[in-house]
Amino acid sequence: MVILDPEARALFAAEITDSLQRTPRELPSKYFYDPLGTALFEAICQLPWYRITRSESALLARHGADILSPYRGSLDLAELGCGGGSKLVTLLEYGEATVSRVQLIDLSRAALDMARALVAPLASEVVTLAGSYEDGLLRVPSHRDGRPLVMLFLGSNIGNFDRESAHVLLRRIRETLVPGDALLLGADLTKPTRDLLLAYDDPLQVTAAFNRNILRRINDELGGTFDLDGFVHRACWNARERRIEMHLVSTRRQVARVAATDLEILLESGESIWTESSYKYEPDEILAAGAAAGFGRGEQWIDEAARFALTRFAV
Ligand code: AVJ
Repeated sequence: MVILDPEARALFAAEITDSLQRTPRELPSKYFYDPLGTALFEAICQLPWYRITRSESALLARHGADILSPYRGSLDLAELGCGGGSKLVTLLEYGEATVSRVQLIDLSRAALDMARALVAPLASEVVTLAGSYEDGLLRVPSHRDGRPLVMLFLGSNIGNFDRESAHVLLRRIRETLVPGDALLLGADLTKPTRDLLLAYDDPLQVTAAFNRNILRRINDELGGTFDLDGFVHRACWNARERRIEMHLVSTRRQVARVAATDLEILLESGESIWTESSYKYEPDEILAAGAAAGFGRGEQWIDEAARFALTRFAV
């Protein structure tokens, strides 16, 4: 999203100003996805070393009918963070179900427009909600009329939440749903460290460009003075937390300013800005997280080669 809306721009400015002044310094990963960031993420999804998207799409194609089999009559679908909608289309194509209303939730209006166009031929009605997951969860119940709803939260987007926040979000999803509904959760699994490092620090440096683009975005939208050449991409595996971390490491002592909030920070040589965490899960841990959030039975479809899991939780 390019932030033109003054309110959203003020929130962007306030959030990055706050997070850049923490110790350690941080930037919120949700701000990666301006148009260039979205295009770079789509390129990441094509990299041989980043298997999440391909693995999940293959699971949806192979098991789509099975996944939607409890819904013989017509059902509704809602997707949190639908992006361009291609995974939803895969599920609609292979799901062998009659889908009435589809609710699409994403921060990016451009993504919603694209998703709407792809999904419209495959459902009776498409509703788009531009906003955060929380905005979407608040609004989903008002667009229902009696059919069961399957909520999709795919792509390992849950991985960006620390384990406690993930629990809170799963609870919020559970509270939004009613008996007879389901949650379909896509989560990346732990795997050998070298595979994880190649996925988040690829030899073509696409992920490095994706990471550094957040500084370019701050420069363009908020009057930042980050020198892109003064930062290098670093990905590391935090074994204790079981997460990949991405950082932007300052290669020298330097000052950066953000005009929108009069921010001025001094970065030491080697100091890093922590931009993203991607938590990895074990299959049983996903089942336990669903149960702890109040969901019923969980059924899993696992790609053992790529180490990725789809879990359908009953409500
Ligand atoms: C879209 C959040 C699932 O964490 O794997 C890809 C984003 N970051 N490469 C992930 C991402 C670096 C991705 N998610």
